[in-house]
Amino acid sequence: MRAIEASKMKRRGTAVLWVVAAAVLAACGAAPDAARQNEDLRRPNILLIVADDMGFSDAGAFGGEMATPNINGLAAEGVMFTEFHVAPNCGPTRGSLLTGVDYHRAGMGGNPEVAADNQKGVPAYQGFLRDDVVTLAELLQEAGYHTSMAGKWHLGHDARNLPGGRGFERSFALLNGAASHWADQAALIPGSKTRYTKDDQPVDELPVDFYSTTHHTNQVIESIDEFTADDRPFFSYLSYTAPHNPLHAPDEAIAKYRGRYDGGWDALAAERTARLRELGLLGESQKPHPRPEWVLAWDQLTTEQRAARSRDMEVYAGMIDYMDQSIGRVLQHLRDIYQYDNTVIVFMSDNGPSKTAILDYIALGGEAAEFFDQFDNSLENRGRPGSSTDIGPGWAYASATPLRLFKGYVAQGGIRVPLIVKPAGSLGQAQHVDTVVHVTDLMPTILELAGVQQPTQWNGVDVAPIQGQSLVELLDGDRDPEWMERDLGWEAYGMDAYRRGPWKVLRLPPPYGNGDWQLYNLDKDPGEVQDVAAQHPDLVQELAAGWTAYAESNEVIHPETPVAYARPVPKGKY
Ligand SMILES: [Ca+2]
Repeated sequence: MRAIEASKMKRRGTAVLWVVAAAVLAACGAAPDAARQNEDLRRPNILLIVADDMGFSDAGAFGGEMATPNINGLAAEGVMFTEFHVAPNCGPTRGSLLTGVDYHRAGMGGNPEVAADNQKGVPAYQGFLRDDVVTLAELLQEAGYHTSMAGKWHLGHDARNLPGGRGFERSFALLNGAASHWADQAALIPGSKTRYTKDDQPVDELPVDFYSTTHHTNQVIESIDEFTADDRPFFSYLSYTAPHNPLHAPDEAIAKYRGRYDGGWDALAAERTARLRELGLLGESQKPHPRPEWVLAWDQLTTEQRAARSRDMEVYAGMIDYMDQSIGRVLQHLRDIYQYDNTVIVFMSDNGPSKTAILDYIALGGEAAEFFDQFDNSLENRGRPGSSTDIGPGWAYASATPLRLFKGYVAQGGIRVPLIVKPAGSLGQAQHVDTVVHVTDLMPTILELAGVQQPTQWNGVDVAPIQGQSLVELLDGDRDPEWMERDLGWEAYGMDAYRRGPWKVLRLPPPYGNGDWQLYNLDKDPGEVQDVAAQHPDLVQELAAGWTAYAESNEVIHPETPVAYARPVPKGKY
């Protein structure tokens, strides 16, 4: 506790200094360079690392079997948030992450590619950031930070909504939701074109030895080196595209896991459940969510199917392992240039693991059969250039253990993911925080650590005030902030959820739910196994009313026809 108290006092003291400095600067009318330089010596750098579609229990610190020593190391030096919540999809989570507001309010309520007719043209579902939000990068840049990003963007394609238009001084961005991780730029979705930009200019060709994770890591390291030419702090957003499908990884990374998953997804889920209990992340009386009945049991697969599926999980593990090694490369670089201790490092996943099979992308575009003919998905080639594979719902079930369902769903498996925050300096010992926190909390946290306030206007437009809460009190060791009493709401593809304290209602169509509100006490039942709606009809009504208010204030509109993840799956397919 002494270490926490000391760091708390240090940070609080520093925060006071910033406020005084800001007041002095405001009184002078302009920021004198000398004053800003003095301030910059104290302001922390920010490194925000986001994994794409990584499940709750994939990382070692969260119960996984994959080698993630660097992610585990951050958890050992910082705060591991075990009840972190996001939107169930990539773009929506990124919208909230960079604006501090609900994803509908940010314009990122869903993918425009799959919007229903009645959602088209509606600001909440436009699929790019609205004009009346301001990003974390814009505010930090305005406050004198250097800013860079590399990796997945997914927040718009027009000049205003490319990284440079949204506050990033340096960027290398994949504008799409996903694409091949290799130089070939093969599309994931039939009919879509892969688009990369560097500093907002189109990149037509990638280096022949391009691999996404390596390249994005290099880009961020280069930008940090460029920024150290002066004393200004930096904000770097390392937005990995791993382990999103198509599954691609370097051969050596895949080889480390050869044979590791031959026991299948049911065995893996059981193994992870046991480790989660050992780590204290799942109580003895808490049950993991069982494999959905529409997902095949491992022993129902043919020998050939098992061989292929084992390889897919080896590639997925290789992607995460290699991403962790790459994170290690950035951390070592920060140590080498004496910036590690003065850098706040955030690691998170943007949503739960993906159940989506490559063939399911047929529903999203073009001539599927011809499109898939271009890939070589032989056992030898899976994970290499020219292949296009996925983990499917079986492995996604194991990856989300002990939670229910996956990416795309407002069940806990879609919206509860890992978050680690290593403050500047070190807490000296690992801290687990089980306070329910939300992706909108990260922007106010980072702004507070940087001594920056959100203005009421940006570019002459009134901006949506941040809805999240700063987590600085929690980082400082306070476990009972007043705002803990708040409610949280979700909507995705017409599927809804609302949470108050331990109670959560959610409404999913069959076979994912029962089409009506289901109620769970997540303190007792984090896996959403026991629906207690029938025992508490009044509570269901109260929470449903809470959801309606959430939906109205965030401009939620349900699709008039089932879209994307809300569509039923044919039984026996998986
Ligand atoms: Ca994602």
